Amino acid sequence: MSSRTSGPRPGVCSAGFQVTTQGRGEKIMNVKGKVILSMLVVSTVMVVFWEYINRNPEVGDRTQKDWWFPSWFNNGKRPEVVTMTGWKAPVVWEGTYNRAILENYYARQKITVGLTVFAIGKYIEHYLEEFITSANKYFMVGHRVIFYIMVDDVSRMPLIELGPLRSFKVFEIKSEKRWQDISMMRMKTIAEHIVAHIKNEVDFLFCMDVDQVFQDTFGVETLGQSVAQLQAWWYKADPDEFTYERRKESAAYIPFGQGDFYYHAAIFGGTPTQVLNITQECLKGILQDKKNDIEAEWHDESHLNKYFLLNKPTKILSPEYCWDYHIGLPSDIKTVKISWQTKEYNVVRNNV
Ligand code: 5GW
Ligand code: MN
Repeated sequence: MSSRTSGPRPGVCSAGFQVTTQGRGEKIMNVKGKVILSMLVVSTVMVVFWEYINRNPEVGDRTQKDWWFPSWFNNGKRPEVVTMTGWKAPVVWEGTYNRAILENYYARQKITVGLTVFAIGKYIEHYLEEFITSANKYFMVGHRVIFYIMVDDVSRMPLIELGPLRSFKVFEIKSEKRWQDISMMRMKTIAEHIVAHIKNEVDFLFCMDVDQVFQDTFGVETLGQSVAQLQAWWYKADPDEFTYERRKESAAYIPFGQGDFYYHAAIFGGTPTQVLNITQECLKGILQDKKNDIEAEWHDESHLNKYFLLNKPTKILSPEYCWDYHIGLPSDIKTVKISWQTKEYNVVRNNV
Protein backbone atom coordinates (compact mmCIF):
# COMPACT_ATOMS: atom_id res chain seq x y z
CA MET A 1 0.00 0.00 0.00
CA SER A 2 2.70 2.46 1.06
CA SER A 3 4.93 1.66 -1.90
CA ARG A 4 2.00 2.37 -4.21
CA THR A 5 1.28 5.77 -2.77
CA SER A 6 4.92 6.83 -2.53
CA GLY A 7 6.37 5.36 -5.73
CA PRO A 8 5.31 6.24 -9.25
CA ARG A 9 2.14 4.51 -10.33
CA PRO A 10 2.17 2.64 -13.62
CA GLY A 11 -0.21 5.06 -15.22
CA VAL A 12 1.82 8.10 -14.28
CA CYS A 13 4.97 6.38 -15.44
CA SER A 14 3.67 5.68 -18.94
CA ALA A 15 2.28 9.20 -19.20
CA GLY A 16 5.70 10.52 -18.28
CA PHE A 17 7.26 8.40 -20.98
CA GLN A 18 4.92 9.81 -23.54
CA VAL A 19 5.75 13.36 -22.48
CA THR A 20 9.50 12.81 -22.90
CA THR A 21 9.16 11.31 -26.38
CA GLN A 22 6.21 13.41 -27.48
CA GLY A 23 7.50 14.56 -30.88
CA ARG A 24 8.71 11.23 -32.26
CA GLY A 25 5.96 9.23 -30.59
CA GLU A 26 3.25 11.32 -32.14
CA LYS A 27 4.77 10.98 -35.58
CA ILE A 28 5.05 7.20 -35.20
CA MET A 29 1.49 7.06 -33.90
CA ASN A 30 0.35 9.23 -36.77
CA VAL A 31 1.85 6.91 -39.36
CA LYS A 32 0.58 3.81 -37.56
CA GLY A 33 -2.80 5.39 -37.05
CA LYS A 34 -3.08 6.33 -40.68
CA VAL A 35 -2.12 2.84 -41.81
CA ILE A 36 -4.64 1.24 -39.47
CA LEU A 37 -7.32 3.74 -40.40
CA SER A 38 -6.83 3.26 -44.12
CA MET A 39 -6.82 -0.52 -43.68
CA LEU A 40 -10.11 -0.21 -41.85
CA VAL A 41 -11.56 1.98 -44.57
CA VAL A 42 -10.37 -0.37 -47.32
CA SER A 43 -11.76 -3.47 -45.57
CA THR A 44 -15.07 -1.73 -44.87
CA VAL A 45 -15.34 -0.75 -48.53
CA MET A 46 -14.49 -4.32 -49.56
CA VAL A 47 -17.11 -5.79 -47.21
CA VAL A 48 -19.79 -3.35 -48.34
CA PHE A 49 -18.94 -4.01 -51.97
CA TRP A 50 -19.04 -7.79 -51.43
CA GLU A 51 -22.37 -7.56 -49.64
CA TYR A 52 -23.67 -5.34 -52.42
CA ILE A 53 -22.81 -7.71 -55.25
CA ASN A 54 -24.16 -10.66 -53.27
CA ARG A 55 -27.30 -8.99 -52.08
CA ASN A 56 -30.65 -10.61 -52.64
CA PRO A 57 -31.37 -9.98 -56.29
CA GLU A 58 -35.10 -10.07 -55.74
CA VAL A 59 -35.75 -6.49 -56.73
CA GLY A 60 -32.53 -6.30 -58.71
CA ASP A 61 -32.27 -3.98 -61.62
CA ARG A 62 -35.44 -1.96 -61.54
CA THR A 63 -34.43 0.83 -63.80
CA GLN A 64 -32.16 -0.96 -66.26
CA LYS A 65 -29.79 1.93 -65.56
CA ASP A 66 -27.94 0.40 -62.59
CA TRP A 67 -24.33 0.55 -63.71
CA TRP A 68 -23.28 -2.55 -61.83
CA PHE A 69 -26.07 -4.90 -60.95
CA PRO A 70 -26.33 -7.90 -63.28
CA SER A 71 -29.79 -7.45 -64.66
CA TRP A 72 -31.72 -10.66 -64.10
CA PHE A 73 -34.88 -8.74 -64.76
CA ASN A 74 -35.50 -6.92 -68.00
CA ASN A 75 -38.46 -4.70 -67.60
CA GLY A 76 -38.60 -3.74 -71.25
CA LYS A 77 -38.77 -7.18 -72.87
CA ARG A 78 -42.57 -7.55 -72.60
CA PRO A 79 -44.01 -4.11 -73.35
CA GLU A 80 -47.49 -5.51 -74.05
CA VAL A 81 -48.02 -6.64 -70.44
CA VAL A 82 -47.54 -5.15 -66.95
CA THR A 83 -44.02 -6.08 -65.80
CA MET A 84 -43.67 -3.73 -62.84
CA THR A 85 -46.17 -2.82 -60.16
CA GLY A 86 -46.75 0.68 -58.85
CA TRP A 87 -44.72 -0.26 -55.77
CA LYS A 88 -41.82 -1.42 -57.96
CA ALA A 89 -42.20 -5.17 -57.59
CA PRO A 90 -41.35 -7.17 -60.71
CA VAL A 91 -44.12 -9.09 -62.45
CA VAL A 92 -42.24 -12.08 -63.83
CA TRP A 93 -43.23 -12.92 -67.42
CA GLU A 94 -41.45 -15.21 -69.83
CA GLY A 95 -38.66 -13.16 -71.44
CA THR A 96 -38.24 -10.72 -68.53
CA TYR A 97 -35.75 -12.75 -66.50
CA ASN A 98 -32.25 -14.08 -66.99
CA ARG A 99 -32.42 -17.39 -65.18
CA ALA A 100 -28.69 -18.13 -65.53
CA ILE A 101 -27.73 -15.11 -63.40
CA LEU A 102 -30.15 -16.18 -60.70
CA GLU A 103 -29.13 -19.84 -60.88
CA ASN A 104 -25.57 -18.83 -60.24
CA TYR A 105 -26.59 -16.69 -57.28
CA TYR A 106 -28.84 -19.27 -55.64
CA ALA A 107 -26.49 -22.20 -56.29
CA ARG A 108 -23.84 -20.39 -54.24
CA GLN A 109 -26.39 -19.86 -51.47
CA LYS A 110 -27.24 -23.60 -51.49
CA ILE A 111 -30.91 -22.93 -50.99
CA THR A 112 -33.67 -25.35 -50.03
CA VAL A 113 -37.18 -24.72 -51.31
CA GLY A 114 -40.30 -26.20 -49.70
CA LEU A 115 -43.63 -26.89 -51.39
CA THR A 116 -46.80 -27.64 -49.45
CA VAL A 117 -49.69 -29.44 -51.07
CA PHE A 118 -52.95 -30.87 -49.72
CA ALA A 119 -54.85 -33.88 -51.04
CA ILE A 120 -57.93 -34.73 -49.02
CA GLY A 121 -60.51 -37.37 -49.94
CA LYS A 122 -60.72 -38.18 -53.62
CA TYR A 123 -58.09 -35.56 -54.45
CA ILE A 124 -55.46 -38.12 -53.39
CA GLU A 125 -56.27 -40.49 -56.26
CA HIS A 126 -57.27 -37.79 -58.68
CA TYR A 127 -54.47 -35.29 -58.56
CA LEU A 128 -51.63 -36.04 -56.16
CA GLU A 129 -49.49 -38.38 -58.23
CA GLU A 130 -49.47 -36.19 -61.32
CA PHE A 131 -48.81 -33.08 -59.26
CA ILE A 132 -45.79 -34.55 -57.45
CA THR A 133 -44.42 -36.35 -60.50
CA SER A 134 -44.52 -33.18 -62.58
CA ALA A 135 -43.14 -31.05 -59.71
CA ASN A 136 -40.30 -33.52 -59.35
CA LYS A 137 -39.46 -32.85 -62.97
CA TYR A 138 -39.93 -29.08 -63.19
CA PHE A 139 -39.91 -27.43 -59.75
CA MET A 140 -36.56 -25.84 -58.77
CA VAL A 141 -34.48 -28.39 -60.66
CA GLY A 142 -30.89 -28.49 -59.38
CA HIS A 143 -31.85 -27.18 -55.94
CA ARG A 144 -32.82 -28.97 -52.76
CA VAL A 145 -36.58 -29.38 -52.55
CA ILE A 146 -38.80 -30.71 -49.77
CA PHE A 147 -42.41 -31.59 -50.61
CA TYR A 148 -44.74 -31.29 -47.63
CA ILE A 149 -47.67 -33.52 -48.50
CA MET A 150 -50.80 -33.30 -46.34
CA VAL A 151 -53.30 -36.11 -46.80
CA ASP A 152 -56.19 -37.45 -44.75
CA ASP A 153 -55.12 -41.07 -45.28
CA VAL A 154 -51.40 -41.85 -45.43
CA SER A 155 -52.05 -45.41 -46.56
CA ARG A 156 -53.40 -44.11 -49.87
CA MET A 157 -50.27 -42.10 -50.68
CA PRO A 158 -49.12 -43.01 -54.20
CA LEU A 159 -45.62 -44.42 -54.51
CA ILE A 160 -43.50 -41.81 -56.24
CA GLU A 161 -39.81 -42.01 -57.01
CA LEU A 162 -38.11 -38.64 -56.69
CA GLY A 163 -35.03 -37.29 -58.44
CA PRO A 164 -31.78 -36.16 -56.80
CA LEU A 165 -31.99 -33.38 -54.17
CA ARG A 166 -35.72 -34.02 -53.75
CA SER A 167 -37.37 -35.40 -50.62
CA PHE A 168 -40.82 -35.42 -49.14
CA LYS A 169 -42.55 -35.48 -45.78
CA VAL A 170 -46.06 -36.82 -45.52
CA PHE A 171 -48.45 -35.72 -42.78
CA GLU A 172 -51.85 -37.11 -41.99
CA ILE A 173 -54.35 -34.40 -41.16
CA LYS A 174 -58.00 -34.68 -40.36
CA SER A 175 -60.42 -33.83 -43.09
CA GLU A 176 -62.94 -31.02 -42.67
CA LYS A 177 -66.58 -31.86 -43.33
CA ARG A 178 -67.26 -28.98 -45.72
CA TRP A 179 -65.09 -28.48 -48.80
CA GLN A 180 -64.95 -24.77 -48.11
CA ASP A 181 -63.28 -25.62 -44.82
CA ILE A 182 -60.86 -28.08 -46.46
CA SER A 183 -59.70 -25.23 -48.64
CA MET A 184 -59.69 -22.52 -45.97
CA MET A 185 -58.17 -24.50 -43.12
CA ARG A 186 -55.05 -25.14 -45.17
CA MET A 187 -53.97 -21.73 -43.86
CA LYS A 188 -54.07 -23.05 -40.30
CA THR A 189 -52.16 -26.26 -41.08
CA ILE A 190 -49.48 -24.46 -43.10
CA ALA A 191 -48.94 -21.92 -40.31
CA GLU A 192 -48.63 -24.68 -37.70
CA HIS A 193 -46.12 -26.61 -39.77
CA ILE A 194 -43.99 -23.53 -40.49
CA VAL A 195 -43.73 -22.86 -36.77
CA ALA A 196 -43.12 -26.51 -35.86
CA HIS A 197 -40.41 -27.35 -38.40
CA ILE A 198 -40.59 -25.80 -41.89
CA LYS A 199 -38.95 -22.54 -40.76
CA ASN A 200 -35.79 -24.52 -39.89
CA GLU A 201 -35.82 -26.62 -43.05
CA VAL A 202 -36.20 -24.29 -46.02
CA ASP A 203 -35.17 -20.86 -47.29
CA PHE A 204 -38.27 -20.36 -49.43
CA LEU A 205 -41.69 -21.95 -49.35
CA PHE A 206 -44.46 -22.28 -51.91
CA CYS A 207 -48.03 -23.37 -51.16
CA MET A 208 -50.01 -24.82 -54.04
CA ASP A 209 -53.31 -26.42 -55.00
CA VAL A 210 -53.00 -30.05 -56.02
CA ASP A 211 -55.33 -29.85 -59.03
CA GLN A 212 -52.66 -28.62 -61.41
CA VAL A 213 -49.71 -30.00 -63.36
CA PHE A 214 -46.23 -28.61 -64.00
CA GLN A 215 -45.47 -28.37 -67.71
CA ASP A 216 -42.24 -26.40 -67.82
CA THR A 217 -39.48 -25.13 -65.55
CA PHE A 218 -40.75 -23.36 -62.46
CA GLY A 219 -37.38 -21.96 -61.49
CA VAL A 220 -35.54 -19.61 -59.16
CA GLU A 221 -36.93 -16.56 -60.96
CA THR A 222 -40.08 -17.15 -58.88
CA LEU A 223 -38.33 -16.84 -55.50
CA GLY A 224 -38.90 -13.79 -53.35
CA GLN A 225 -39.82 -12.49 -49.91
CA SER A 226 -43.55 -12.68 -50.60
CA VAL A 227 -44.81 -13.98 -53.92
CA ALA A 228 -48.30 -13.80 -55.42
CA GLN A 229 -49.76 -15.32 -58.59
CA LEU A 230 -51.96 -13.48 -61.10
CA GLN A 231 -55.22 -15.35 -61.62
CA ALA A 232 -55.44 -16.36 -65.28
CA TRP A 233 -59.03 -15.23 -65.85
CA TRP A 234 -58.55 -11.71 -64.43
CA TYR A 235 -55.12 -10.46 -65.44
CA LYS A 236 -56.50 -8.04 -68.01
CA ALA A 237 -59.58 -6.93 -66.08
CA ASP A 238 -60.19 -3.70 -64.20
CA PRO A 239 -60.01 -3.95 -60.37
CA ASP A 240 -63.67 -2.99 -60.08
CA GLU A 241 -64.57 -6.14 -62.02
CA PHE A 242 -62.54 -8.44 -59.75
CA THR A 243 -64.45 -10.96 -57.68
CA TYR A 244 -63.15 -9.52 -54.41
CA GLU A 245 -65.35 -9.87 -51.34
CA ARG A 246 -67.64 -6.83 -51.50
CA ARG A 247 -69.61 -7.17 -48.26
CA LYS A 248 -68.41 -4.86 -45.50
CA GLU A 249 -69.20 -7.48 -42.84
CA SER A 250 -66.44 -9.81 -44.05
CA ALA A 251 -62.82 -9.42 -42.99
CA ALA A 252 -61.92 -9.92 -46.66
CA TYR A 253 -63.89 -6.82 -47.72
CA ILE A 254 -62.31 -4.71 -50.45
CA PRO A 255 -64.35 -1.67 -51.53
CA PHE A 256 -64.79 -0.73 -55.17
CA GLY A 257 -62.10 1.69 -56.27
CA GLN A 258 -59.42 -0.27 -54.46
CA GLY A 259 -57.24 -3.23 -55.39
CA ASP A 260 -54.19 -3.87 -57.52
CA PHE A 261 -54.56 -7.34 -59.03
CA TYR A 262 -56.69 -10.44 -58.57
CA TYR A 263 -54.38 -13.01 -57.04
CA HIS A 264 -54.83 -16.76 -57.33
CA ALA A 265 -54.82 -18.74 -54.09
CA ALA A 266 -53.57 -21.82 -55.98
CA ILE A 267 -49.99 -20.50 -55.73
CA PHE A 268 -48.37 -18.25 -53.18
CA GLY A 269 -45.04 -18.26 -51.45
CA GLY A 270 -42.07 -16.46 -50.00
CA THR A 271 -39.70 -16.86 -47.10
CA PRO A 272 -41.06 -19.01 -44.25
CA THR A 273 -41.48 -15.89 -42.09
CA GLN A 274 -43.53 -14.13 -44.75
CA VAL A 275 -45.63 -17.19 -45.55
CA LEU A 276 -46.28 -17.61 -41.83
CA ASN A 277 -47.58 -14.07 -41.72
CA ILE A 278 -49.71 -14.57 -44.85
CA THR A 279 -51.31 -17.76 -43.53
CA GLN A 280 -51.81 -16.45 -39.98
CA GLU A 281 -53.47 -13.25 -41.19
CA CYS A 282 -55.71 -15.11 -43.64
CA LEU A 283 -56.67 -17.56 -40.88
CA LYS A 284 -57.52 -14.64 -38.58
CA GLY A 285 -59.87 -13.26 -41.24
CA ILE A 286 -61.44 -16.66 -41.85
CA LEU A 287 -62.06 -17.23 -38.12
CA GLN A 288 -63.41 -13.71 -37.62
CA ASP A 289 -65.86 -14.33 -40.47
CA LYS A 290 -66.94 -17.63 -38.93
CA LYS A 291 -67.63 -15.82 -35.65
CA ASN A 292 -69.73 -13.29 -37.53
CA ASP A 293 -71.51 -16.00 -39.48
CA ILE A 294 -70.30 -14.87 -42.87
CA GLU A 295 -68.15 -16.66 -45.45
CA ALA A 296 -66.16 -14.79 -48.07
CA GLU A 297 -67.28 -15.40 -51.65
CA TRP A 298 -64.07 -17.09 -52.76
CA HIS A 299 -63.10 -18.45 -49.35
CA ASP A 300 -59.34 -18.45 -48.65
CA GLU A 301 -58.73 -16.65 -51.97
CA SER A 302 -60.79 -13.64 -50.86
CA HIS A 303 -58.75 -13.39 -47.67
CA LEU A 304 -55.50 -13.80 -49.58
CA ASN A 305 -56.48 -10.94 -51.86
CA LYS A 306 -57.24 -8.75 -48.85
CA TYR A 307 -53.87 -9.66 -47.35
CA PHE A 308 -51.92 -8.76 -50.49
CA LEU A 309 -53.84 -5.50 -50.81
CA LEU A 310 -52.60 -4.48 -47.35
CA ASN A 311 -49.18 -6.18 -47.61
CA LYS A 312 -47.94 -5.78 -51.16
CA PRO A 313 -46.16 -8.82 -52.56
CA THR A 314 -42.50 -8.26 -53.42
CA LYS A 315 -42.80 -10.37 -56.56
CA ILE A 316 -45.71 -11.34 -58.80
CA LEU A 317 -45.87 -14.28 -61.18
CA SER A 318 -47.55 -13.87 -64.55
CA PRO A 319 -50.49 -16.12 -65.47
CA GLU A 320 -47.98 -18.22 -67.44
CA TYR A 321 -47.14 -19.75 -64.06
CA CYS A 322 -50.68 -21.07 -63.57
CA TRP A 323 -52.62 -21.09 -66.80
CA ASP A 324 -56.11 -22.37 -67.53
CA TYR A 325 -56.29 -23.76 -71.08
CA HIS A 326 -60.05 -23.27 -71.03
CA ILE A 327 -59.26 -19.63 -71.77
CA GLY A 328 -57.41 -20.69 -74.93
CA LEU A 329 -53.83 -19.60 -75.52
CA PRO A 330 -53.52 -15.85 -76.18
CA SER A 331 -50.20 -14.52 -77.48
CA ASP A 332 -49.39 -13.05 -74.03
CA ILE A 333 -48.86 -16.56 -72.74
CA LYS A 334 -45.47 -17.69 -74.01
CA THR A 335 -44.69 -20.78 -71.98
CA VAL A 336 -47.10 -22.37 -69.55
CA LYS A 337 -45.23 -23.50 -66.44
CA ILE A 338 -48.25 -24.95 -64.64
CA SER A 339 -51.68 -25.71 -66.03
CA TRP A 340 -54.99 -26.16 -64.21
CA GLN A 341 -56.43 -29.62 -64.31
CA THR A 342 -59.88 -30.04 -65.73
CA LYS A 343 -62.26 -30.64 -62.89
CA GLU A 344 -64.71 -33.47 -63.09
CA TYR A 345 -66.89 -31.99 -60.39
CA ASN A 346 -69.24 -34.93 -60.24
CA VAL A 347 -66.32 -37.27 -59.56
CA VAL A 348 -64.16 -35.35 -57.12
CA ARG A 349 -66.70 -33.33 -55.21
CA ASN A 350 -68.85 -35.60 -53.11
CA ASN A 351 -68.58 -33.48 -49.99
CA VAL A 352 -71.04 -30.60 -49.76
C1 5GW B 1 -63.51 -30.68 -52.73
C2 5GW B 1 -64.72 -30.21 -53.18
C3 5GW B 1 -64.87 -28.88 -53.46
C4 5GW B 1 -63.79 -28.04 -53.32
C5 5GW B 1 -62.57 -28.51 -52.84
C6 5GW B 1 -62.44 -29.83 -52.52
C7 5GW B 1 -61.16 -30.35 -52.05
C8 5GW B 1 -60.05 -29.53 -52.03
C9 5GW B 1 -60.99 -31.71 -51.65
O1 5GW B 1 -61.93 -32.53 -51.60
N1 5GW B 1 -59.77 -32.17 -51.30
C10 5GW B 1 -58.68 -31.34 -51.31
O2 5GW B 1 -57.57 -31.79 -51.04
N2 5GW B 1 -58.83 -30.01 -51.63
C11 5GW B 1 -57.64 -29.15 -51.58
O3 5GW B 1 -58.01 -27.78 -51.61
C12 5GW B 1 -56.75 -29.39 -52.78
O4 5GW B 1 -55.40 -29.12 -52.45
C13 5GW B 1 -57.26 -28.37 -53.75
O5 5GW B 1 -56.36 -28.07 -54.77
C14 5GW B 1 -57.53 -27.19 -52.80
C15 5GW B 1 -58.52 -26.15 -53.33
O6 5GW B 1 -59.66 -26.78 -53.85
P1 5GW B 1 -59.95 -26.78 -55.41
O7 5GW B 1 -58.66 -26.91 -56.13
O8 5GW B 1 -60.96 -27.82 -55.71
O9 5GW B 1 -60.55 -25.34 -55.64
P2 5GW B 1 -60.57 -24.52 -57.01
O10 5GW B 1 -61.03 -23.14 -56.61
O11 5GW B 1 -59.19 -24.50 -57.57
O12 5GW B 1 -61.52 -25.22 -57.94
MN1 MN C 1 -57.51 -25.66 -57.50
